[in-house]
Amino acid sequence: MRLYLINPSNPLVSIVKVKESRWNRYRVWKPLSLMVLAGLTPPEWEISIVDENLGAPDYPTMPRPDLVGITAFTSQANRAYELATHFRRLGVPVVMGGIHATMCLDEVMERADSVVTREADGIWPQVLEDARHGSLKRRYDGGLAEMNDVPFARHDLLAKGYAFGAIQTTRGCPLNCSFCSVTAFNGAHYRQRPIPDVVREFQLIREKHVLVVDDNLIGTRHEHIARAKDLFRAMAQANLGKEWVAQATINFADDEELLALAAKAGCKGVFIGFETSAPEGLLELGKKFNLLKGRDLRASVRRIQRHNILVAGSFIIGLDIDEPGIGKRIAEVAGQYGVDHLNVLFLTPLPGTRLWDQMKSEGRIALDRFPEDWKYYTLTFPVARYKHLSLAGIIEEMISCDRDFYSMRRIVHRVWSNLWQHRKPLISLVANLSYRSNLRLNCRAYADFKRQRGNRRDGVRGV
Ligand code: B12
Ligand code: SF4
Repeated sequence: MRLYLINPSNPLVSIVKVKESRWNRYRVWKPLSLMVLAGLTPPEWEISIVDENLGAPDYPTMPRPDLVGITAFTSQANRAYELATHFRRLGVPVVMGGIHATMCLDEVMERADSVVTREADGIWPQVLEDARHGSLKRRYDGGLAEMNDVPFARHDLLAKGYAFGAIQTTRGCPLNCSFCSVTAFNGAHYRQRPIPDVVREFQLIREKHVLVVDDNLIGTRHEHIARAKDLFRAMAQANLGKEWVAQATINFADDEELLALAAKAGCKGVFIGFETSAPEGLLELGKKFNLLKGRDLRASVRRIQRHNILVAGSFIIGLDIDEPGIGKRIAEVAGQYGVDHLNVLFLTPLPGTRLWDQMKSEGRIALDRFPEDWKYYTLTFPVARYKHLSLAGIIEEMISCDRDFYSMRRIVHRVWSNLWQHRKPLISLVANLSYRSNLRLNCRAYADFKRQRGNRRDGVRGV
């Protein structure tokens, strides 16, 4: 039995095309979902994982599969449907799963033979068994997996050529921010894989550099932090020789022992969602956790950096409180916090989130010709109607923010302070130049976006 597991091409990667800027090699990440599914697949299936982000293959020249499984984030939905149509025309059954299939079930049911909602760990062997007997059901629901059942991902199945390997150690997030799908999809309960499983799986990863995909590697409560410390101790003891980056909340900075253990275990960078510097903005986004009174964010960032861990800060533009000038304001605040990199995204109503429900009820979803418009749901385009910012205005704010933060003057300043603080100035320089080199590509993408929206006759112009 032959199984193809496909990650459809990702418009974001194609916008900041690898060919156009070689730094973008570091932005093509492994599709871990498919590697996990492969880990759940019994040996009678011959598995090929196709990651279209490395280039779409010539499917007609490939051997005919018995089953095709397709994953998709919302922004990949259109390409996923093209692939489903291609294989279904050949009479090959197609199963779709992942975040988009879960959040837009009816849309996906119309385009695939079978849909698996939520986490597939507990249900995938059953799906394969049914496919083998020609009795696939229209819908399966995996619910939330027991973390003991999460298999080792098949790190051996993907081609070489990725800059980073990938691993997951926890699922779920209790914070339930209004714009984020994680709590709706993976639940509010923070679930942790057994530490020996994580250490063993790290050893199976070929790459020296690894992305830990957890939404929050350290968690928010005392017992989560204790577990993170145990994990880091076990990783250091296993002498993995890996360098890794992860996502965490700002409480990462609150515990010197945690930071020291993370660094010893190989942590080189952390991605932190600040979202906005305004307390009323945090309330709007439902991210009250960041509202801790008396926190000095500059000191927090500096404490993390002292352990030779880079800090990438993420902010959102387009909140109801955001007014003209917000772009420069974010660049300034990120500079004050002292983050090494800045990633700013447009506030985007992703399906299944509280923000989606709110904006839909207020008639503020401007790009709503689905499924075609899903391609703009990369958080890199303004798809909604923003309270104080027009379409052209919000794009200008984004451009001015990036230009300001990634100006040569500021880059030199950051690299110089890295040198001064005995951190790695070269990594900082390379990463900053990589962001900077994409500014030109981003501007081109915005110009195309504005042109396409301007050509439409559905009333979205000028919002
Ligand atoms: C790692 C990650 C990335 C990596 C992607 C790596 C990759 N190629 O997969 C990078 C950094 C590139 C990335 C980019 C983006 N991401 Co992202 N990312 C994640 C993150 C943190 C973890 C994903 C992961 O690997 N999970 C581990 C695997 C094992 O879990 P899983 O993917 O859910 O898979 C399980 C099930 O879903 C199911 N399943 C999945 N696929 C399939 C397929 C079949 C056939 C079946 C049966 C089952 C099945 O089975 C798996 C095992 O249980 C998630 C948050 C999250 N918790 O999921 C956000 C998340 C998926 N990203 C999100 C977004 C918005 C983006 C971006 C659009 C935003 C941006 N500008 O950064 C881009 C665009 C990417 C694109 N493809 O277009 C949103 C997606 C929401 C949505 N509706 O699409 C999420 C949910 C975060 C959020 N805040 O809401 N991302
Ligand atoms: S944005 Fe981060 S903290 Fe907020 S719900 Fe999503 S994963 Fe949790």
